[in-house]
Amino acid sequence: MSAPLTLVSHALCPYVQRVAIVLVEKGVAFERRNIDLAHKPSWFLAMSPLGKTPVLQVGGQAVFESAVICEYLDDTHGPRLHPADALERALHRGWMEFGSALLNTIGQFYSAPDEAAPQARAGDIRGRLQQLDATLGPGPYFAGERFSLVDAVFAPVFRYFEVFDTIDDFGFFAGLPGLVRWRAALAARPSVQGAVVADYPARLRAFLLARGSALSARMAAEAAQG
Ligand SMILES: N[C@@H](CCC(=O)N[C@@H](CS)C(=O)NCC(=O)O)C(=O)O
Repeated sequence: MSAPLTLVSHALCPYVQRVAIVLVEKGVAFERRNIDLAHKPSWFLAMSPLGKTPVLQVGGQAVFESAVICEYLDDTHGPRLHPADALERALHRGWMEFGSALLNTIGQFYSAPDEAAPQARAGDIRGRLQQLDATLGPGPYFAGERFSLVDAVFAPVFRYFEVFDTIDDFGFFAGLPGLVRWRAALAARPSVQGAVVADYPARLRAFLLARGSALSARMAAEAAQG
C-alpha cells in the first residue's frame, strides 16, 4: 500500500481548498496538516520552494502549486476530471488560470486601503464575473453534467461571496442567473462543503476585519451600529 498523501494547508487558503476538493472527488485518503502562515515552521520552509500552501507530500517529494497538484492527482487517480479532448483540456486550463486571476482581484478588493479603491476593485470583480457568465452552458457545472477541475477552482472563489454578501450588497451576481445557479450547485457539493472547517465563515470574517483595509473599516462600523 502506498503511503498516505499529506496536504499541507492553511485553514482559509482557497488554493488549498481546490486540492482538498479534488482529493475528495477522487476518493483519495489524505491527511491534512495545518500551518500558521504568519509563523512558517522550518520543516515547511525546507520543503516548500515558494513558502506557500498548498504542498502535497507524496512519499518523500513535495509537490507545490495548486493547479500542478490538481493535474498530478488527475493523472494518477480516477475518475478523470479534465476533458479527454486536448483542445477542451487547454480551454479548461485557461479558465483555471482565470480563477487564480480572480482570486488576486478579490484579494485586492478586501485589502484596498481607501474607500475609492474597493469600489474600483469591486468593478473589476464584477467584470470578470460577467466574462465567466458569458462562457457558461446549461450547467449544472462548468462543462455540463460532469464535475471538472474548473469547478474545483471556482468553488473556493465563490465561497468568499458568502461572507461578502453579509457585509453589503455589492451586486456582484446581479443579472447573472447562470453564475448564480453554478455557484449554488457547487455550494451543495459534499466535496466543496467538506473542504473547509465548520467555522470557516467566522474565521474569514475575523481575517477580513483584521486587514486594516477599507472593507475592515466598513465591517467594524456596521458591528458598532449593531
Ligand atoms: N500559485 C499558488 C498560490 C498559493 C498561495 O498564494 N498560497 C498562500 C495562502 S492562500 C500562501 O501560502 N501565502 C503565504 C506567502 O505568500 O507567504 C498556488 O496556486 O498554489
